[in-house]
Amino acid sequence: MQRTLILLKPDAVQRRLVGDIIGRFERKGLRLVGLKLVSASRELAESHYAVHKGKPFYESLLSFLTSGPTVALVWEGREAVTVGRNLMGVTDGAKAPPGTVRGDFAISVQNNLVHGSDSAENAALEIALWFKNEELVTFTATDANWIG
Ligand code: DAT
Ligand code: MG
Repeated sequence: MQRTLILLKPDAVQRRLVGDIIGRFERKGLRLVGLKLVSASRELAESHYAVHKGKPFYESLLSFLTSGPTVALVWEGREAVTVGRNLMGVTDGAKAPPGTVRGDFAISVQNNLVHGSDSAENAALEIALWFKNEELVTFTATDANWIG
């Protein structure tokens, strides 16, 4: 079963949108296998956004991600990466369609509330960055026959 890393970035926590956003992922049918509140260090932020190093927005992005608490989540389910990206909406909040997290709550490019892995390979790398193995809990969902 596929997994994805979803971050509720500091703007989501500061704007008290954590419950709403987690609820969307739950209701869609993904299973929660990891959850914690993290104050990301500069080092963690650099590793997480290594692919963007050198871009004009890189420093600002690091300041943003280290500016307050982030909720780190691991979700599991069929096509979890694609499902997560679809729930988030496109990067620019102004262009994300209504019904998505960014489309409903964001108008900025940088302050767009959520991060979601963009491939199964990157999900595995990102999950290892944010979670220790023993922090991930797998369980059999009792409603699996209805959801899957
Ligand atoms: P996404 O978060 O949709 O995967 P991304 O990986 O391209 O988007 O970029 C990571 C984050 O960097 C994104 O959530 C917001 C910020 N960002 C991307 N492009 C930007 C830009 N042109 N100006 C400012 N911030 C940007
Ligand atoms: Mg990305």
